[in-house]
Amino acid sequence: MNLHPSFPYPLYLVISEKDCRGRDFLQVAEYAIRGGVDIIQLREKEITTKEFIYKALKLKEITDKYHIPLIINDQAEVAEKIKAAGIHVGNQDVAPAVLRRQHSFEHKFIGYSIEYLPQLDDENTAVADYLGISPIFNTKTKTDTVTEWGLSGLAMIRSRTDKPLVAIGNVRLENASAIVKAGADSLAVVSAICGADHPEQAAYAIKNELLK
Ligand code: TPS
Repeated sequence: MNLHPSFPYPLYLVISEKDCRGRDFLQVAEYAIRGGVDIIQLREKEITTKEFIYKALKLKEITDKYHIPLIINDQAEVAEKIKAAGIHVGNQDVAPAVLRRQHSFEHKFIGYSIEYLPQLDDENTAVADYLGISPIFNTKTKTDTVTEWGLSGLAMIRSRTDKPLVAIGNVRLENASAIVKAGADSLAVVSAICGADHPEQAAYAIKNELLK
């Protein structure tokens, strides 16, 4: 695959403690980085802001050690507090256009999930640094989804924008190369790495497939 010049992170790990099968999520993250993950997003839904900040700071010690960007899901306050590399938001969250106007997000990555086609023409897409194709395939990890884009939906979005496209949703070793061929610049994974028996090997195998 060719790296996108403004988002050269082909393997994107989205991690939550609950998706790590009872293992220490920090250890899973470190193994995944050793396996070849290029960027990590921390996504925690049912915890307080204080707990989220605590977890994010712990994870940031690891991502800093390996010089990997850390993205925070949804919570701008957490992203600001821990000096994250960026934030990822969905259609229901704080809007990228609002974030971009805040001084603290001027130079941070802002990722935006594309769940409906009309979003492609909105001001949030215009200011986002990358777009999440969400979901590329239906997944048990997130069930409140709208459009299953599939390879054809991804290819259609590819034909309409030069922004970096991050495909997410049931991405695994078996479908990785087809998703790249359809136009993704990056593949985001939860269960194929966090749920694997050996997260390091799982990340390595997917990364290897991407670099072919
Ligand atoms: C970059 N999202 C869509 S599907 C999914 C998530 C968390 C679950 C995938 O799990 N785009 C980005 N970050 C996000 N958090 C989302 C979209 C939302 P699995 O790999 O286990 O199928």
